Amino acid sequence: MNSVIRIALQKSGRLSEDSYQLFKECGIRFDYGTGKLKSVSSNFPAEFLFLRDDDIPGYVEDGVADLGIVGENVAVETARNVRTIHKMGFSKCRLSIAIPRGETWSGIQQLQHKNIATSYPRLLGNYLAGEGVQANIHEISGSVEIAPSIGLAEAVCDIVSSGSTLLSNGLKEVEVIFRSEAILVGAQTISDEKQALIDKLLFRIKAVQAAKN
Ligand code: PRT
Ligand code: ZN
Repeated sequence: MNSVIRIALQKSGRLSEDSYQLFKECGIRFDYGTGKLKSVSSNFPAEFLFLRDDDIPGYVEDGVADLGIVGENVAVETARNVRTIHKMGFSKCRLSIAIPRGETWSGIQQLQHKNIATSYPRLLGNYLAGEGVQANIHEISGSVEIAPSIGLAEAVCDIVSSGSTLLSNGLKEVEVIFRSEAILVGAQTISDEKQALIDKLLFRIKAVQAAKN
């Protein structure tokens, strides 16, 4: 039987360009863009699915995809049963707590019984539990940084990279709770034939990464 590995990539977003570029540098050709949701490589036994990043861990857990590239923050937050195969070294960012710029920060205990807005309730909840802080976590799916200025929360917990979004919303970063980068995830069980293809792919990825360092 001729196996083909299915790889889930983010359709369009902060992971996409680097993911597409990586496969190109690995010499694996496939078409993307133009609204395509699926593409078969012309020179490697791989099929690519283009999805929203949040859906990737679930597709991999269910075995619909054999591999996926996703932010570690999303992989942990979705808590799907997938294994981390490799760190990709791009889309680096951090998940941080931020408060209004004019306020003083005396430490995480300051958030005891306060309201915190986030799209990452699990990661935040685990962190606060570890610190012994009980807070009200308000889960919102986007524009988290606006929450303090509209009176929804005293603090936010969101992804930061350059820090300019926090700055332009009058917030300051006070505590990093998680550091993230893109990771290659895979299903917990895989056939020997597919594992051989994954090993071949991984060999090329490592060679591309080594050439850059
Ligand atoms: O449509 P889809 O659901 O697929 O995409 P998405 O909008 O949910 O995700 P996307 O493309 O924004 O991010 C994908 C992944 O990239 C994230 O899960 C992170 O792992 C990683 N990443 C790296 C980032 C950032 N940098 C980043 N800066 N994800 C989000 N941001 C946002 C952040 O939420 C905030 O609004 O950018 C803003 C902060 O950026 P700075 O530079 O102003 O600090
Ligand atoms: Zn998303």
